[in-house]
Parts: sequence; structure tokens; C-alpha cells
Amino acid sequence: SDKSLRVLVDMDGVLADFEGGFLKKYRTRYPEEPYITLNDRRGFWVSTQYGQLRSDLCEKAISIWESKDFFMELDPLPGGVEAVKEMAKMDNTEVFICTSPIKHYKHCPYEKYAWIEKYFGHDFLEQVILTRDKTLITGDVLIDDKPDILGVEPKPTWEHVLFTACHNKHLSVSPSQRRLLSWYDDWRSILDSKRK
Ligand code: DGP
Repeated sequence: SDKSLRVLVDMDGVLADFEGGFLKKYRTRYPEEPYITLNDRRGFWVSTQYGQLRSDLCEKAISIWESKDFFMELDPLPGGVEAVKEMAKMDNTEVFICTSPIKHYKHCPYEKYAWIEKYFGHDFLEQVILTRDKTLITGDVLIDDKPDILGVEPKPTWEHVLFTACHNKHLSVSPSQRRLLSWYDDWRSILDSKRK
């Protein structure tokens, strides 16, 4: 059991409160427009559900996360920063933050690095992977709130553990798919189950 376990941890919706930050800024910027409460969120793509509410709300939603300071000002989700720091200190355990930047690149990639530096420190920037295709990244576990993680690699090395979020909590996932209900759920046992 001297082989390292490699854990990939998603950022938005797992470490950073994308949904909460989005709703707060959307309501401030568009106070007269309808919105979707976190309880009523369904589906991973926020813009898709806003577009179904009223077609012009799709681009209004997108305008929120394309704005300066959106990603920088996201609050950490409860317990996440502490859990990742603890994980990173464990023997035989490598942790990488694996996150997909939006294609409007003016602010997002910079602010993701700044957020990680703020909460984890400068040295932890070594652990950051920005990729639009997580199937190419080798690891034992990927903790991510997106239900379907697809890319060019048909057989990714990692087991996807679905992190519960407002948009996926009602989904009945396949019996083989494991969930992490929050950072207060038993992530240590999930890691231990993958150690060789
Ligand atoms: P990841 O969590 O690493 O899979 O990254 C997905 C990113 O996409 C994250 O920043 C959240 C963001 N996102 C959420 N909803 C939408 C949407 O409707 N359109 C786009 N372009 N991005 C979205």
C-alpha cells in the first residue's frame, strides 16, 4: 500500500459555490426578472434552465459568470477547503483540483488561480489542472457534481463520485455510481476503498 492514490477534485459546485454566487448576482443585476430558486434547479447547465423559463434569460444568465469578479468572489462550500487540505496531508495521497474554465477567458482562468491561492496558498497552485476534457486526466477518483463527464477518452481511469448539488440531488444515478452528499459525508472511506 505504498502506491499513491490520486484524487481529482472539481471546483465549481464542489469547492466553490457557483450556484449560490450566480443566483445572488443575477438577482442583484436583474431585480425585475424571474429567477430559479436553488431548490427548483434541475440540470447541470444554468443557462439552459433559464432559457426554458424565458428565452432571453439564457444570455442574461451567461452575462453573470462572464463578468469580472464572478469566479473570484464565489464563497467556499462548507467543509471543502478543510477536506482538501486534510486530504493533501495524508500519506500516499495526491490531490489535484481539476476544473473546466469557461471559454470566455478574460477573467475566469485568472480568477480560478486567485481563488485557489486565497484559500489554499500559493504553493497549492502546483495542484491545479485546467482542462475542458477531464477524461484525459489520469486519477483514481474524480469528485465532481456534473452527472455526465464525457470527453475524447472513452475509458477514463478515474471513478466518478457524484458530489451532490442543487441541480443533481433529485437524479437517480446508476446503482454503481457513488455519491458524496457533502464534505461532511465520509470522503475518507471513499478514498480508502480505492487504495491499493
Ligand atoms: P466544471 O464544474 O469543472 O465541470 O465546469 C463547468 C463550468 O461551467 C463551471 O464554471 C460552471 C459553468 N456553467 C454552469 N452552467 C453553465 C451554462 O449554462 N453554460 C456555461 N457556458 N457554463 C456553465
